[in-house]
Amino acid sequence: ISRAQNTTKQLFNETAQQKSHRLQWWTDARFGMFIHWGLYSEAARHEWVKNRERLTTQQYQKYFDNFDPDHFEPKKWAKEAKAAGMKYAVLTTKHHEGFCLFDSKYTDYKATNTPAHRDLVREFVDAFRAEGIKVGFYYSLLDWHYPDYTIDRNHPQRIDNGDSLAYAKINQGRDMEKYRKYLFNQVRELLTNYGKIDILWLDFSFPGKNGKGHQDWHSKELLKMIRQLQPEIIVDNRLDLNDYSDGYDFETPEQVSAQTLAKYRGKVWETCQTFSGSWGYYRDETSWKTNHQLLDLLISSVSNGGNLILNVGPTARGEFDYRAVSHLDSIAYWMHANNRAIYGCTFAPDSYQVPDGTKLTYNPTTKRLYICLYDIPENGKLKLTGYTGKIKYAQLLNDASELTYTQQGQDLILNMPKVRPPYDIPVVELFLQ
Ligand code: FHN
Repeated sequence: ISRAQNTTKQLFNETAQQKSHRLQWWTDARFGMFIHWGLYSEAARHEWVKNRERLTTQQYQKYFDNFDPDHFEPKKWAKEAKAAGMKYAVLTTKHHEGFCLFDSKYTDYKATNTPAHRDLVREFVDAFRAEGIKVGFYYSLLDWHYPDYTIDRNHPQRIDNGDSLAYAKINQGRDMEKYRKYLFNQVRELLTNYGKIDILWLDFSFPGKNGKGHQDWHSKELLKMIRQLQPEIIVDNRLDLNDYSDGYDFETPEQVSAQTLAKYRGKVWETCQTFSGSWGYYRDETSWKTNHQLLDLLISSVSNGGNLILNVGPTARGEFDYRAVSHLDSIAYWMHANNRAIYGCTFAPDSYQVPDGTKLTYNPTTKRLYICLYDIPENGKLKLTGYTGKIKYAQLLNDASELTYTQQGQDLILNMPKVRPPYDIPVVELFLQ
């Protein structure tokens, strides 16, 4: 990422070393929590419900009037994130619906004006910081409530046939300059009023896809303001800026399969994933990922040099859904015993052949290699081709029990435990020469 580092230096007077240092905690962390929470949680049928059902702002008002998260206990959220081994958490401060979870002085469409009467963002940052978890803000560039925001193909009031004259007509009087000023003012509030913010997750305007970066968001000016307000902040790539050279920090492959993550190796990236098919709470959603799929996403992210941010969609009463809690508990159980294979790790050097039925992670600081055992060979012997002379000790990570091995020429034969460790994917820790 030298090109990015160099150009960021030009834009923000940041050297490659400074950029690497700025991102170090984040790349070491590897695992975060995404939290999608808003009025859509009240509708409980996807965060795009206003769009999918083409609801007008008037039709959507009932969710504002009824939003009363009486069970909201951010300290409980933070403890659940910490137990699961999540080192950072990113909360939607405003999603596409335009509803602000923070006490913005630029709008009345905010949580403090609902029956909640609370600055939910303030409580989120306080609770998660108290648990030592870094805090991030998601902020939607799209806004389906703001009266000057342009009605486009992603808007609830979109025109199906794309009639440009009809669009011109319904957008008469809508002043995007007013919206841009609102956007800048709110981002400034978020980065000024809540202390040190570690991550800004802007959404959505993918690089070079919407063509909105230059017209609607004034992305480069926005990014400059962001970095002036919070010099250490880490920013995603969804400002429709086309390359690291524009000064964003990481790519955001979304809902991609674990198998496709190999193509991001060598880049700076975080895959964002849901438990189910929805980011916002969706009561009747039935397609949920399994615990194994979620664990595979975490291991596959790290074994390809990236991060995983895993989303929870709290209910309108402010609680994590029982299914999300079950998954978080399963991840917590595995992470308690095996998080050394995650934190500070990345992809293994090519010189380490990947044994069949395993995935590797590698900690370049401690010089330890982790073999994640998706399968344990039936003969109880794991062949490590070409590992002779490369390791000095081997153990099972969860209980630090020694694993003996024998040498066969250039290969090592690792003796597997006879009693299967009580983990979906047990891990071998190799101490390298
Ligand atoms: O439209 C949003 C979606 O609701 C969700 O917030 C995801 C999270 O990455 N981002 C957009 C879709 O790419």
